[in-house]
Parts: sequence; structure tokens; C-alpha cells
Amino acid sequence: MQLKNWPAVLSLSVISVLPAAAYASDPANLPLPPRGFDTRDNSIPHGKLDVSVSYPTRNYGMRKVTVYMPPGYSTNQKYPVVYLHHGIGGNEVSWIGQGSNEGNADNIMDYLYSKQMAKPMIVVMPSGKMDGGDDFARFANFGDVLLKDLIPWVEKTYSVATDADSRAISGLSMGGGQTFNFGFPNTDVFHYIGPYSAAPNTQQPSQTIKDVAAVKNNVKLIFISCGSADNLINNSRNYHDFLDQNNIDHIYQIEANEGHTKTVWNRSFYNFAQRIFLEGSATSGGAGGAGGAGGAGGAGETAGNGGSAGEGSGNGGSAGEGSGNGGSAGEGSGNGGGVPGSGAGTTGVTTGGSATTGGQVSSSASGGTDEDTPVTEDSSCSVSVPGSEPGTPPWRFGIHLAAIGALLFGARARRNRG
Ligand code: FER
Repeated sequence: MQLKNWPAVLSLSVISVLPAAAYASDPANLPLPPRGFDTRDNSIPHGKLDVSVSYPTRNYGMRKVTVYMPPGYSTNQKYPVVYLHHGIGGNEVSWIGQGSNEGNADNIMDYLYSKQMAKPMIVVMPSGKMDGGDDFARFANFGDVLLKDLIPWVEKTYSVATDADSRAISGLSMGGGQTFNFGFPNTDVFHYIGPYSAAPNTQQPSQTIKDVAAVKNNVKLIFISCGSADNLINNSRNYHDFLDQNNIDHIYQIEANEGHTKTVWNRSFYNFAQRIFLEGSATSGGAGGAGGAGGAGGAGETAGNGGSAGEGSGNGGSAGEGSGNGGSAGEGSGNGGGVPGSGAGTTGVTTGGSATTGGQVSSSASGGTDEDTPVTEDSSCSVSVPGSEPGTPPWRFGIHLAAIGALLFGARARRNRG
């Protein structure tokens, strides 16, 4: 980042061009992330991981949590925090490590920072169910622990901002259900809510959203995602419909032809993480963000998109290094990559941060995970083989089968129509 460019960047006062949350409302149809966004890249700075550390609870003894700090983490700065929840059969390491069968939040954050596409934040990944099993009650019981034990401990232990503008809640499957169930009733605690592939532990919108005005006024981003072939999609669609009916702005991202898969969860975290903490927090300071921008790369496969892509790359250019980033986003997706590129640029401009993109990282992952495994995975085909991974619960096989069935059925229906 060339600091000398900042006055020029700031004087642009560019308004956000991230895709606005959709109304009434088609799926957002966000472009695919660029290749490699979720794999370990040893040529970029890595955040620091505190893997499986313990924190005290009032009623359940010591509990486990993994914490990711951004490259360049410094106690001189107060960071916003995203609380990221696992699914059934998971625990506090399910979102990290190349071998993880649920997600690669550490790699994704490293990637986003390397492209200056996210605000520096801390990612807190708890073991999000109470001991003994994977039933709804044990996932539900975590809500009280989250609010009364984990958040206070995080805020004592790490250099974090403590206002609701600086807290996000997110998660996959059972953790997506938790995100709905704990997020909407607590809009004074969390201002960003991102459930992915929410499971049947999801409560009805009428149970969690008692106060529509509070959600409208408080929550800065609701990001709901699911695979189109996931047989749990009704849990997500139900909220999408409710939010539409109540004119509550949100992003509804459907991953085409995906089932209940890690591919959905990684793409979702990539999309969510770059859209949170972009406004509001007075205390989160610094803020890399910046630059990014531009780009818009691949953009404009359709004429309409081309226009906004052009806008994006203009911004990126003035940020000094954005357009390249946008370009690679476009390259990866081949369809309108410019949108995330341009949004990232705006982040920098609107937050006016000092571009701490963390070149000077000192630490890397520690403990317990296979972080150093050479990167061989192609993110675009990281379909997990049902039951082949340690810890993959057998029922997931059923979901995969159902997804495959739906795909075949869909293909046949399309053939018959055509
Ligand atoms: C179910 C389907 C999915 C269910 C739980 C899930 C207990 C959870 C999936 C996950 O967390 O990955 O019927 O009931």
C-alpha cells in the first residue's frame, strides 16, 4: 500500500458499490470466488491461530475455542469479531486446517487480507454445543454460553471492540440454525448475521424476530446462503420470504447445484467476511480494507454488468493497487468478478483506514492442524466424499444422496421440458 496515495483516495469520497442487498428478492447471484481463495497459500501472510484454547463458563466448566487473529494483529488496535459456528459432528477446529471437512476460515481470511478485501477482524470459532451429543438441545444451550461466557472472555482476552457494530454471528448448518436463533433475538449484541445451509434446529422467523423494527434499525447485514440442491433449503427460504414480506433488506445467496457441502460454506464465509464491519464501528480503527477495489475484472460478461464493472476499476485504479485484485476476482469467476472487487475498494475509501494489510506478519498457525499440507485442492471442486472424512456423520451421506437425487431429477425435468 502506498500511503502517499491516501489523500487522493480519500478525496474521492466514493460511495459503496458492493452489491446491495436484494429486495423482494431474487437470489443475489454473487460471482464465484477466485480459484485458490480457500486453500493455504504460503506466499501470502498468515494470521495467527490460537487453536483449541480453553475459556471458563459458569455452568459447563472449561470449554474450547479457536481464535484467528489477522496478519499484523496488534494490541494497539481494537478489532471487530465474527463468531463462527460449526455444524453437526463438528467442534472448535472444524473451520480451520486444510483437512477440515467443514470449512477453511483461516485460509479465506488470509486470502481476503492478501487482496485487501476485508476489514481486519478476529474470527472466534467455538465448540458450539454442550457435551454429550449433537442434538438440538445441546446446540441451543450454547446460546447462553456464547452471550454470558464466551463473549465476555473474548473481550477480556483479545484486543477487540465491544460494541454491536463490531460483532457478527455466522455459522453452517446446525451453526446456521444457531446463527438465526441467537442472532435475531439479540440485535443489541450482533449487527451482522450470516447463516449458511441452516439445519432443522432453525427456529421460525416469528419466534426469533419479535421486533421487526429492531432488526431493520440495528442489523447492518443479513446474509443467508444455501446450496440449491440442499434438501434443508426450506429453512433458509423461509427466512428469505419472511424478510421480504417485512421489507427487511438482506442478501440471499443460492449456490447453484450445490448440496450440503463445504463448498457452500467456504464460498459463504468468503462472501460474508468481506461485507461485514464496513460501517458503523467507531472503535475498530485502522482498517485495511482499502485499495482492493477495482477491479471488476472478469466482469461484464453481460452488458449491464459491464457498466458497473467499469466504475469499479476506476476506483481501484485510484487506490493504487486495486484493479489487479479485481481483475483476479473476475478471472476466477469469469462472470462479473468486478462486483466484489469494486466493493473492496470502497471499503478502503469509506473507512479511510490506514491500510494495515499486514505485510509484516510474525506468526502463523499453531498446533494440532495440518496447516502445512501442500495445497492441492481446487476449491471449485472440493466436493467432499460422503463418509470418507474422519468425523463425517453418516447422516450426511443421506443429504448427499438426496442432493444427487435432486440433481438427477432436475436434469431430467429440464430435459423433458426442453
Ligand atoms: C437434520 C438435518 C441436518 C438434522 C440436523 C442436520 C438433527 C444438521 C446438519 C449439520 O449440522 O451439518 O435432520 O437433525
